[in-house]
Amino acid sequence: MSLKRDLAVQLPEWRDRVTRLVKEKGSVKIGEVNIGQVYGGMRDVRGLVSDISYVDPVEGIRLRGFTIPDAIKQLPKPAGAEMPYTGGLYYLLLIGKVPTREQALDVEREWQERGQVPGYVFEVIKAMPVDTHPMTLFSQAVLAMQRESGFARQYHNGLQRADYWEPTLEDSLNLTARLPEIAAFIYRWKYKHGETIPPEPELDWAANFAQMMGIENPQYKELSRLYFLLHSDHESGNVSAHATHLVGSALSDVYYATSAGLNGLAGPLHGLANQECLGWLLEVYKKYDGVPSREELQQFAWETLTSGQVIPGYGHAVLRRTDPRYTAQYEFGKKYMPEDDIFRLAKLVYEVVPEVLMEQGKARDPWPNVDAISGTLQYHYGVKEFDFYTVMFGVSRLLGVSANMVWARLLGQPIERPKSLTTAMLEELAGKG
Ligand code: NMX
Ligand code: MLT
Repeated sequence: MSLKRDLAVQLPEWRDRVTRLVKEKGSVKIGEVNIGQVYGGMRDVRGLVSDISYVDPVEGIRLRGFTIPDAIKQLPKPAGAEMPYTGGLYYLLLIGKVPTREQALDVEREWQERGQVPGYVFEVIKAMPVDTHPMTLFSQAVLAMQRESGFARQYHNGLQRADYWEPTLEDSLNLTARLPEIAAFIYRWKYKHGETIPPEPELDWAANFAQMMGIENPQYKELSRLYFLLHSDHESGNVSAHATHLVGSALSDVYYATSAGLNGLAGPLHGLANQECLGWLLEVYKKYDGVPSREELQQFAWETLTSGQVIPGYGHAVLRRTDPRYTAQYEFGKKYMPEDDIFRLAKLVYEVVPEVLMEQGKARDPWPNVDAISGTLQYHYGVKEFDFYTVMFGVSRLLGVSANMVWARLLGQPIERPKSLTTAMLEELAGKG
């Protein structure tokens, strides 16, 4: 497997680099923490490391140093496609280099060989009441497969710390290989009377998701490739990535850790915002019986704010400009569905909501994030059951967080355990300050 070989080659140099940095420069200060940050969700506290992606507040995400347009341009693509193989993206995340076509196809092949979902996973899903939220079903399905973890098995048989990364990579490949079928199964079971559609061996991982969802328009295959690239990683401090890393740091395996990450993604301030966002757009559309005027939309946005709710899809903990992941999806919409009413509405929201948020003066970032438009594109192709949208985010996010977990094991990262203080201690420290 080229992934394992290409990781093993980098291993000695990386271990040496990090060991030296910590040994020789471990006491160098890189920031300070104030009381506002301790009570304020640790915003801007520099306490994590990832070489897989970095979010600049103005420029947005870079995946292994590549901006979104660059990554789309450079990664290998199926014949005739504009969007790249997800297998190539996974190679980039794990290895840090743009793969050749052969290397991208090698990951796609690995996924195909490992893609068979154990029957009991479907039974677990089917045992749940059909009104269970799809994210609960998805997280349960991932957790149910924990019994398959090679890492957990080998750890109990005395696996050495230097070798933790190998079964973590195996677990990650097995898990990610199965995600499209599990997600599509949840969709078909919950909304399409259980009429499932089998995968097609000649299709790539992302296109097969589109196939198993039952969406026939070929543009949906392209959208799936784009979607899985955009949502894969967003450095390490976001809730899903951090939760995965935290749980994984206890040497819980990939299944335990990523299921925890998914549970964090299911929160409305994180991944669930994509479902909330489409719900908000449809509420506007229904109230005004179509795309409203600018003034009507302004009024609706103010009503949302004065009722104490957030406007979903807008704002960000790190970003201070329009999210480039929003822009990539907006461009897709402009190309393939410029006349779609919900797309036109999402566009109008982009023109109106930042001004409203700026006038209110609370949100530090009034601009759209990745969730502001993703549901609009899904809705256009007929995926109208918007409580499913976060599952797709989860399929993609597990690519990033599993790649980070492999690297955490490669570099022997320890259990995460920050220190907490009492409020009285903070008050005392403040008195001295
Ligand atoms: N609508 C209304 N109020 C907002 C919004 C918004 N879209 N964004 C921020 N605020 C408020 C925020 O609630 C806070 O209010 P208060 O002081 O009363 O607690 C204030 O503005 C300052 O918050 P910020 O420092 O700008 O944002 P923070 O870093 O705390 O939170 C988010 C970031 C993303 C949680 C926040 O912007 C938000 O709730 N956005 C809407 C939900 C959303 O789109 N989440 C998806 C994020 C991306 N993702 O996929 O995870
Ligand atoms: C993400 O993709 O995880 C979100 O944009 C949230 C974040 O980065 O905090």
